[in-house]
Amino acid sequence: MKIDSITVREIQTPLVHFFETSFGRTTGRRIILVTVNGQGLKAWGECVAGEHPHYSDESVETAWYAITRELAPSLVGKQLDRAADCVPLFAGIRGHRMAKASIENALWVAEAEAKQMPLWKLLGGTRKEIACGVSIGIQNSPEQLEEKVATELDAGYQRIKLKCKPGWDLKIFERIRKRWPNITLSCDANSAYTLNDLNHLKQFDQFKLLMIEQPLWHDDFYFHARLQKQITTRICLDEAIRNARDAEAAIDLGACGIINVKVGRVGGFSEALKVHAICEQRKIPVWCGGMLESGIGRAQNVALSTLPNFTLPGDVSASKRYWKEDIIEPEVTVSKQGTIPISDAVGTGHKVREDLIEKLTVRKETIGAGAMTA
Ligand code: OSB
Ligand code: MG
Repeated sequence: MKIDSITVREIQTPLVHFFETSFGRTTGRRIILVTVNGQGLKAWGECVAGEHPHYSDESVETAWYAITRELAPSLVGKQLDRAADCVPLFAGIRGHRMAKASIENALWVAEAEAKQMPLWKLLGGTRKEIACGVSIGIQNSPEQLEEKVATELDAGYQRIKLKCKPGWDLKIFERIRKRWPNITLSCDANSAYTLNDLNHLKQFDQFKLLMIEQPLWHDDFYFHARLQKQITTRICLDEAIRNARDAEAAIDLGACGIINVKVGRVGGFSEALKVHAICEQRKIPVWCGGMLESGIGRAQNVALSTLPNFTLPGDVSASKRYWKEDIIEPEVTVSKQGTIPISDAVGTGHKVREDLIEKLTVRKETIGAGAMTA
């Protein structure tokens, strides 16, 4: 496929309900979307970078820079046989993995469409349905949290993940476990603790959590290994796993028993497939994480979740938990059993609502043939 141009845009849209983690509260999203255009094809990708560099060192502004100044110019005019062929072209650019993923993933959609096959099959997926969990943010009160958990269990979700931090952890787990002793429950600290909290973290074990996600520093797996030796709950690494080498090193060290795969965090589908493969080889289960994506990224997460080692429910939940109106059609919906059925439609199986995207767009730039900045 010959790439004629790449259009980058930023949309802004409010969340249905605020989302709070140990690093702060979000009430709306600024999302960069890209389209890769060439030979009559137009494929969409989403950049998962947040407004601020709180989750990782990327942000909307750094991604905008990386895509418009470095990544898109290196691709425009090139002929690629496969989506993965962009990886060596991006290799000279350090970091900026979320920015890279937005383009690479759009190319995978383009490849699937060119080959008239579903994206999930192109990725090597095997599942005909995927299991869904939810990530529930820190709320204004424990009562409000309890209400949210009840709503999501009622909706059918198979696993509840609670965001936690010092002051919003043991008492919260106790309350939720008291009302629901047998649900699959996990927590995500987004790096809110240090090894000084060892005795505190040991107390998490009594709540029989499926896992504790990224309790320590965002860039660490060495000290997570020390922690894992002292607690029985499996550690799941999220932030710290930037690529397949990290996954292998973390597993070798005994830093985790589970890995969260986020395709943006590792730089695109090619690397996500490698992380999946090494984890499968080492018998470390994985699940697909979320970054409050719009439908474009969400549908791609659904496709990735069909790979065989995605054996735990992912943070792949319904559009309506996040958006009043999603930018894809049909929206992502979850069954009463907490699953998403996988269709055999070409590409992601969802249509992009360009009219709605146009209304939400606050800036737009095209790199390449006939480029115009609107
Ligand atoms: O750590 O998994 C995380 C959202 C933004 C940044 C980091 C994380 C999250 C989530 C939300 O947990 C998952 C979702 O999209 O539902
Ligand atoms: Mg996480």
